[in-house]
Amino acid sequence: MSSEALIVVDMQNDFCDGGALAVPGANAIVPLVNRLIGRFDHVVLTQDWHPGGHASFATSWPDAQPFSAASFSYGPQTLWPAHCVQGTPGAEFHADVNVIKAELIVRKGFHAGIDSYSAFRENDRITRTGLDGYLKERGFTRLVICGLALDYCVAWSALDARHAGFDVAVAVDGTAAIDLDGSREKMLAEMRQAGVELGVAA
Ligand code: VGL
Ligand code: ZN
Repeated sequence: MSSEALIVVDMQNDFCDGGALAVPGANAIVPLVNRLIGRFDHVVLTQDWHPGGHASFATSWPDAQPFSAASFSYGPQTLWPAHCVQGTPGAEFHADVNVIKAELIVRKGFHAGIDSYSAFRENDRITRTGLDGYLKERGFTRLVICGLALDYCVAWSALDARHAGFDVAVAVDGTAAIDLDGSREKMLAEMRQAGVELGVAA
């Protein structure tokens, strides 16, 4: 059995061109993500999956601007445009991403008051998604991560995966970043420091 799994993060319509929270360059990575999927025996997808009126949406607060910072019970939280609402087209996977062989889809961000960038732990840093247990029960020891967005859901997932004891590589060319206030460089540095391999897929 191969001990390696590919984690494809949030390749959803709302993060792609024309979406509610479009990540610059998102559509361009689709062929690379598909190439990675083709190369791995085991693929896990994550899907951002918010209830309408989620606390991380700027629209859920009076006078709040998208991309502004808010103070939540668990700490600072960026407020986003409403995105990836459960059951809407924006929450579906991009039609060109080859999702057929995925063995698991982890949904995250479904607690109305807690955002979840990481595929492992929600933004309160306490609530678990169950992915750590799933991967360990299946015997995976090394994870390769690609998808959206490099500086949020990919980076937080990679850091938590390192914390959970996995060998982790991010295929940087199979990602695209939101880059809010230098978040791309900041999260690349944090990942490097945490021992995340920053590689290329191509
Ligand atoms: C993401 C912001 C809000 C991501 C998800 O997938 O990186 N970013 N929700
Ligand atoms: Zn989200």
